[in-house]
Amino acid sequence: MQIYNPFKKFNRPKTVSGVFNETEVELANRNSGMPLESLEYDITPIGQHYLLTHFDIPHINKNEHILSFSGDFSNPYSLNCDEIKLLPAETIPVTLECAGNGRTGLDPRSFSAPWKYGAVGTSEWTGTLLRPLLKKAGLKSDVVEISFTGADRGYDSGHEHNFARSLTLAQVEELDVLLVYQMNGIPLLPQHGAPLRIIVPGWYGMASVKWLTEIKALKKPFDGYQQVGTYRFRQSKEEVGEPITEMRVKSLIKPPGIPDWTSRKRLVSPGLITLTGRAWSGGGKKITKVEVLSNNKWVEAKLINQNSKYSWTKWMLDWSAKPGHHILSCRATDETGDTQPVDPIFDVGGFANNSIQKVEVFVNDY
Ligand SMILES: Nc1nc2c(c(=O)[nH]1)N[C@H]1C(S)=C(S)[C@@H](COP(=O)(O)O)O[C@H]1N2
Ligand SMILES: [Mo]
Repeated sequence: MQIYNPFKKFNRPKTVSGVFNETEVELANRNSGMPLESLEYDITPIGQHYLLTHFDIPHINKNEHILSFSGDFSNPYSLNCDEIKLLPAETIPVTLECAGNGRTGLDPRSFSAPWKYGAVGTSEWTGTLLRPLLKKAGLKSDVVEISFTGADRGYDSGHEHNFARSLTLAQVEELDVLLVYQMNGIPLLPQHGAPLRIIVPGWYGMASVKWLTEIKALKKPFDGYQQVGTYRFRQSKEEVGEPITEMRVKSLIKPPGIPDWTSRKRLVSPGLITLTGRAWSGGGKKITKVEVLSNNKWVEAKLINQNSKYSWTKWMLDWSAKPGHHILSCRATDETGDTQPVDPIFDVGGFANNSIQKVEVFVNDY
């Protein structure tokens, strides 16, 4: 029997430089970004954290929800939400960034959520560590990967699937993967994965599967669409590419002064003002330097204590605002010496653009 697939030939449309298609705008409405003024906060208020949901937000009854450990475990079992809450709890502040953040800075851009800068935020995630739960389930000796499946289902590029991702055994060992039920001290909101999700600290957001229903032990590498069909660095669509994992080093400026409603350009009064923003990197790597570009000169900013290994670092710099038109940028460097490029690094899917932000500022002369 032929399976009915109305979206078989639905490939993503070509984009036109600079011009946004109505469906891209609709994706932007569904997937809101963090307002840049929220860079003020160590912990992003929940309603100001960005959102990325590929399909529909599932409606799940928390009292009936079951998480199953299935596949090649020697002791498969399942847990309900109450049982998970009784396990040892950890709260970890984690900066999460969508791998597509910065996509609109690439040309041609891929047809997807048209992020500029806002697909980032930091939350205090509460849950229990995954490693002991896998140990309890007992991995059979030939297991190579663990997959994580969400309750949400839909199509992408003709493939019907539940949103699902995997990690290798080495990655599960190395990463502090948290099975999460609270965000900033309250139960997860539906749009952030209620009642259960994982958070993979230090990685781009796609790994942090929301609405988690199943954790499966696999003897073969996972071949789900979100693992092999996308989230790979590629220069052309034909390439297999390299999987996207840790976040690249990046920083943002909290736009100073007051904005123009539509252009978001800024007006600042002349004199000394304090510029501030946040910087982060992947894999728990520390930020060692942030520089601000003004009048063609990079000036080093002061770093304020990072509140935890996986969360962003605040920076500050006093800037003497002189009347005229300015473009402000900042550039972070992490402990491995990685720094941000001035120009974007091209990627067909528009992933991991960590090139420097540009904030246009007018300084008045009165
Ligand atoms: N089940 C499921 N999990 C998901 C997604 C999704 O669409 N479905 N989107 C992923 C992506 S691409 C990102 S960037 C993060 C966003 O998490 P947030 O919406 O809580 O900010 O969730 C990830 N987990
Ligand atoms: Mo994402």
